[in-house]
Amino acid sequence: MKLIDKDNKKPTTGFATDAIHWGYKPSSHQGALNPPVYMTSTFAFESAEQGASIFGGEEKGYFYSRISNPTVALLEERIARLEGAEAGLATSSGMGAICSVFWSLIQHGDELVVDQTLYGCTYAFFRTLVEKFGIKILAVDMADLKAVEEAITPKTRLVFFETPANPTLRLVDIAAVSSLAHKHDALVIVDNTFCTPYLQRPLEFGADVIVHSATKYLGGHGDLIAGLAVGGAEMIEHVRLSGLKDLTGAALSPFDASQILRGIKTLEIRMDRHSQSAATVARYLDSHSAIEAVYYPGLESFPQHELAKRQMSQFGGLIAFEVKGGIVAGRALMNSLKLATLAVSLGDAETLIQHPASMTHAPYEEEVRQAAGITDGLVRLSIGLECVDDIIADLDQALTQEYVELAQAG
Ligand code: 7XF
Repeated sequence: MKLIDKDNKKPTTGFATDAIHWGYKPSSHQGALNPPVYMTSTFAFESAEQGASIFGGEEKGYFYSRISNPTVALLEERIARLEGAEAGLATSSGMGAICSVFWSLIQHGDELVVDQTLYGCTYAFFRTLVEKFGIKILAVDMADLKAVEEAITPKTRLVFFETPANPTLRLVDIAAVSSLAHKHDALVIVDNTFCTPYLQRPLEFGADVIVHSATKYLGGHGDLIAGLAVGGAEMIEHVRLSGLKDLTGAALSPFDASQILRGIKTLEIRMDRHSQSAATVARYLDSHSAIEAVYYPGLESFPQHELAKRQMSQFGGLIAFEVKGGIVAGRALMNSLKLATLAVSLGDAETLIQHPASMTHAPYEEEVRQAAGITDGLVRLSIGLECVDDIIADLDQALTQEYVELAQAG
């Protein structure tokens, strides 16, 4: 995949090259190959006058690591490059990124249109906006463009969705929804956690802001919690100086920024492997008699497979599926796996399995959850980097003949 400079002035370099080098020159850092970690909370001023002018915004410079820090800034520059954005912002969690963006952009009296299928705590955030602050929010099935068109009005200020959606993997057509939103000057915010910019670049389809849980594939090793946001330089500066500085305070540690920079260096090869293995496991599950349905955008039977091919370069490492026999059979399966770890989160080297209805999506009210397609029997699998034959062998030892008969009996 080639990245193209918006102004076409600089030579273009490939994704993996930018993921490893962009924004950093060893010669500016005593030759250090790996970017140094600026473990500091504050920065010394040369004079009282300089301190005042940095605080006043007349002079550029670091002054306090809640607002900016050189190690964190490198990560911000790199993710902006990879997403094709003007600027980036790092936060201490994915929820920190979502809250910093929304608290910065919403105004009293605004209306929001959001997808009905979202990560559980994102759903809970929007519900809190409605219940405590009287923000009007319409939640619609964003796979239904007619519903989106009806929901977006001149009063709509922000439109938000995940694609693929957590946990059902249902897709949203980024270009189509962005054009409907822009007719009414609404901003489109996309959660790109499941894809990362290596598989999908929402700004190229018309989105305005992207948020990430960097806890997942970007960090990639299950050892940190972090978030990122990218978009136009002016907007990101506003999110930094309002949302991050004053409203959430969700600043990322320089050490964790360094770990994410390390993770991003191998993003391309990891996402290739996650995608290849997930496609193999999805086909295995799809052909198994104990499995009722498999949701994976790369399967030809996936209802939005054509859309998946248009906006994703590969189909990612997540699979959702329903076992015959509902949640009882699903729990039996999860409890009998030996290699896959029963845990929430995703995008790690380890294969993880979890039950959305009782775990990641527990904040949903039951009827709302069912309407969003998050059934009691849905299981989510995050395919790791182990040998795919071992992942399949693990599923196979759990889905025994005995299990199949039990599942079929209900
Ligand atoms: O604050 P976090 O770094 O955990 O990120 C929140 C978040 C934001 N967007 C999406 C699409 C997410 O999936 C998440 C976190 N999801 C984890 C999961 O679904 O397993 C959280 C475990 S409870």
